[in-house]
Amino acid sequence: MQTDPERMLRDLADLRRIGAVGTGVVRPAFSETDIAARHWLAERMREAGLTPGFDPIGNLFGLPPGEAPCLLLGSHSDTQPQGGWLDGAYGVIAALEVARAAREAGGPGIAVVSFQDEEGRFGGLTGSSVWSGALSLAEADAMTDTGGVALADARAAMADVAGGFVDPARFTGFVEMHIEQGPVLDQAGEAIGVVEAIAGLRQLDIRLSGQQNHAGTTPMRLRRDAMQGLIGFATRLNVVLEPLATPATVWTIGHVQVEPNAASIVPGMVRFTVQWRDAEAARLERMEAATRDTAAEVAGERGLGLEISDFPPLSPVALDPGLCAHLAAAAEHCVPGRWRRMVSGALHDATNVARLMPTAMLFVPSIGGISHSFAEDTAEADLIAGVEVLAEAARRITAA
Ligand code: HGY
Ligand code: MN
Ligand code: MN
Repeated sequence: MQTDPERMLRDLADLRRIGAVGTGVVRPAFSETDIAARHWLAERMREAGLTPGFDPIGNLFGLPPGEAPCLLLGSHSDTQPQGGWLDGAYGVIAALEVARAAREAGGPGIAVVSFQDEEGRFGGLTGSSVWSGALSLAEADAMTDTGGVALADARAAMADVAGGFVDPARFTGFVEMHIEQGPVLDQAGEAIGVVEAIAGLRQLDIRLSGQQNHAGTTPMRLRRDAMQGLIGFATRLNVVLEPLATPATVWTIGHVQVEPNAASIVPGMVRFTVQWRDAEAARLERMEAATRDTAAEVAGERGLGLEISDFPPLSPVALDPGLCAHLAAAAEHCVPGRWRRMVSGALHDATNVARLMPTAMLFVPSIGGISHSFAEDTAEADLIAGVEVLAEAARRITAA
């Protein structure tokens, strides 16, 4: 099985052009650019001898001939609102290149997938959550983006090409190649990460309601200022969560909406997300309880209304030791001594697929550890080494 690095790099560059903004890409789920990228990928799959098909939630599968269960490789091609050109895309193109190389070598048949809405325009890992049964299509359809667009309306743009769901029994296992999106491999000068576990994630959508008022005439002691509520909450949250956390625990207030968001008006409402991640489920639970308590305390002290809405929790997941052993052997074969076993702080569709079948992940370095940014990048030599390790791993897995 001989991969063609130049062909892989050409495909990566072509995919990058769909939704390109400066050095990054903008392809939120079901946007015009996302749909264009999916149709482009479907054509590449067809050229690779795979039969492409979209399922009702927009996942794109490319299936090899025949019915025999086969190895599935892939990731996602949708992006964050300001996405890096490799997050997800590299895993899909590397998978396509290995599937092509396998076909050119006379087999085995390898399937390729690009999951939908991994980046959470609507939910988060939405396409693989629906495909794996963690979320119903009806629940997903009711999800809205920050602009109030419902997923049901967004996916209508692909209704003409949507077929049925692929039966997970069609696959013997799943390997997702991805950029690390963190600093570990880059700082160590290593080429490959063999991912043994993926951290879990919990998120709350919180709304604080106060009283919109004049910024010049309203005395400070009479205000019910929603923004001051957020500031007080965020300050206290850091104090409360610190003792619950390990150095690998992270939490983020990443999305904030202020209304009416005007310089001379005391904010009447803020809506924001609190997201936290850790490899231990019990710690995530303790952090959620502390977060809810802190929000209730601050809202009570400041006379603010409080609404908290849930986000489907994503539990930490251990990946398949058998597949990890093949990935490790492939890494040692291709990049001896320049790889490590590690945990993923970022979430991936592998989290969902791991509930259905043996699943594992490979990482390549991110320059400077930067991701979810137009500045995201990986050295070409690492992109090439990654696809060679993925091909060697696929050869070992399918021969086992
Ligand atoms: O946020 C994540 O971990 C993933 O990159 N969507
Ligand atoms: Mn990703
Ligand atoms: Mn991402």
